[in-house]
Amino acid sequence: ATHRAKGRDDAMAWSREETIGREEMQRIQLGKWQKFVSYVYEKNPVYRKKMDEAGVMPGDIRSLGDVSRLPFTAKAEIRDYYPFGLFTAAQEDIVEFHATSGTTGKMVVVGYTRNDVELWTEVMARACTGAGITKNDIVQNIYGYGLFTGGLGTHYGAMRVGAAVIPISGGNTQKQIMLMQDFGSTVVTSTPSFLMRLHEVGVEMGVDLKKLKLRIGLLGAEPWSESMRQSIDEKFGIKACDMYGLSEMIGPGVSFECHEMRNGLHVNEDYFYPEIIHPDTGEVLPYGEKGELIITNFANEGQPLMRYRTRDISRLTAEPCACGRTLVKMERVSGRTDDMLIIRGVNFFPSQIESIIMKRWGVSSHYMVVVDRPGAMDEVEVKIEVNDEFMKKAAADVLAGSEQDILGDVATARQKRANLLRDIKDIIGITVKVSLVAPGTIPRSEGKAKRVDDRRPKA
Ligand code: DLL
Repeated sequence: ATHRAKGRDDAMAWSREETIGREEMQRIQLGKWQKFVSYVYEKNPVYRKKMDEAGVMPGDIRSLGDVSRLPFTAKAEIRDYYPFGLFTAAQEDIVEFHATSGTTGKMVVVGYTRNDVELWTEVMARACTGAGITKNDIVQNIYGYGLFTGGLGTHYGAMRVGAAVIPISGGNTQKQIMLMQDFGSTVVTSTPSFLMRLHEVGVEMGVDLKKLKLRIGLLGAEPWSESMRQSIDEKFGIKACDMYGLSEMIGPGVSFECHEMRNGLHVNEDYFYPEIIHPDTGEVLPYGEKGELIITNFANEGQPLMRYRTRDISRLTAEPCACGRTLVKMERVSGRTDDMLIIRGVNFFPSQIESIIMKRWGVSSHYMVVVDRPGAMDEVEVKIEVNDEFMKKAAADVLAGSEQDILGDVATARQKRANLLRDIKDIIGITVKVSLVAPGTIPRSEGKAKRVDDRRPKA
């Protein structure tokens, strides 16, 4: 194990940069900004064009104040240049790919160089240390391995701090409980909602999770509330810390909570430069104000993104933290500026469901995605109105006394519903309930159509 020997000053943190003064941090950031703008301007025609249009040359960034002159990058642009159009490193230097589903079913792809993987490992080692994980821990890594960044990112960081990682990945509910018992896992890394589900399974199996060796949770990938934290702490007998990140920036590890305070997430701002803007005007807002989080991963080589619009809502504070870290903190993400949904850790847009309905059902006008949390887990019901024609035909069948025809119509509709369900599972990756409802029963809205009815308790 390579767990670092710690000096007195930064005994609680993994790296020196986590506890340096503001001036030194800003010097590091300015240096990285300058290197970054020259790098992307030189390496990628898309950025050259964007900067030329904004009238900013690489040499124009002389202070951190100049950063606001640079153009934003949106998720749609990554999609437009799918798959590798925004890469700045040569293909031969890419050593790993990850991806997340995008607005139209096209994925948002990320490519990592060896240095990017090292950077990722470093920030994840900080997050693990922040949560209190050490080389003595056994980490049950429940985040999905695969294209999703949660599994491997957490794996790299936990290994770096010297912990022993169990790469169990998601699912496998009974086996998860068995491993907790038999291997004596001390840490769980998971989406909070899946942990709640595991608790139910534990109860069914008659296992008191509080009595196991678990002591830490490193949870994230979806919004969760303070009350959910309390509940998880209590149910598992652990201290659960929040961790934030997104594939476009690196994956998990953009920011993390310290176990000492657990009141906001320290941003690894020497790798991920945070800003808060007004989502409509793009104006940069001062610390303390709530708005859309913008991040620039200015040290990445594979696909650094300039002033990336995360669509996540948060606020920043530079107030000193009792843990000793000087990294600015972001408030837990309270929502999004777009309609992206996160269900059991899977991200998707209602428009993706719409295009599947369109393809499988023929119409897409009247549907509603109902999201609820009746128990521990989020559940999704897609309600679709059958059209008038269907009803008229059924009524005609009834009047004509031709029951066989009605049953035929119903069977066809059921088959279509089954196809729809399977496509949603295949394309988006979640199991939903599909209900057919009578024409006119889904509420019509005046202005913008309301496609999502999110009934989950607010974070
Ligand atoms: O969810 C990376 C990750 C993995 C983070 C494991 C933490 C733990 P994506 O799949 O690209 O990446 O989803 C990113 O998920 O823009 C937020 O909307 C949301 N999100 C991630 N972490 C949190 C969190 C990973 N702690 C999107 N709280 C982001 C609230 C979160 N929302």
